[in-house]
Amino acid sequence: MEKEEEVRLLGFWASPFTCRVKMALKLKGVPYEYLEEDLMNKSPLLLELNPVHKKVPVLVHNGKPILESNLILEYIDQTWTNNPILPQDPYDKAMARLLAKFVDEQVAPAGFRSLVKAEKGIEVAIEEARELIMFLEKEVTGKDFYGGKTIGFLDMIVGSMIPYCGVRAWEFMGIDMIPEEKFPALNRWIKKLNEGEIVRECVPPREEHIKHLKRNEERVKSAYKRQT
Ligand SMILES: N[C@@H](CCC(=O)N[C@@H](CS)C(=O)NCC(=O)O)C(=O)O
Repeated sequence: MEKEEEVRLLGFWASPFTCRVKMALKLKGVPYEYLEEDLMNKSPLLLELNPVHKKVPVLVHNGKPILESNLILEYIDQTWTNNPILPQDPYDKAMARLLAKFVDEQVAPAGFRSLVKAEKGIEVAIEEARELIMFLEKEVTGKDFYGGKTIGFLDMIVGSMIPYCGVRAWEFMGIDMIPEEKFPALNRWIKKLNEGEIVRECVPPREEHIKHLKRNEERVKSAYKRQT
């Protein structure tokens, strides 16, 4: 990286989307300035850089804002080419992108529905979420990581969303969403993730995170009801 390069990340500590970008920057060894956002009182800088969605994360590279966590991961991978994040093979790359979309657009909302006690009842919501999570179980079966031998794109995406966000939220609701006997590969993968420095340093600290999720439970439920 050239000396004059400037890298800044606007994020929120408990955001899974911010967490995956931190993991990518850490894996690449990119130094950056981290700017924590108060999402209840967003900074003028965030509103200027992301005027449409007003969301974090935003990566700012030499003054240019890059939005959307998964696009940020791709940008990081193409800009700093050491320690590749995405698979090199075109088919594997397409599959990784497809699964990333699946995690954010299907698995995360299904997990969310199970937390807010969906209309059909909690048991149905849990089973629906598990059916989707089963695709992630199959994908990591027989592998160390989704990316193969080392942490890559999908490890960051599934990792930020499931073990370091969903599982913590399900836990305090008393839901064992991914029991070991039903999801052995996912549980083994989570143990491996926990051993990695990249992940450990970038995920929200567990106790504070659980307190934050609890505090936000009611607010999240009413926001969900307004959307449906
Ligand atoms: N699709 C976006 C989602 C980002 C997102 O939802 N960020 C949340 C924090 S976890 C946010 O900034 N929320 C503020 C708001 O909705 O006002 C991405 O992948 O970056």
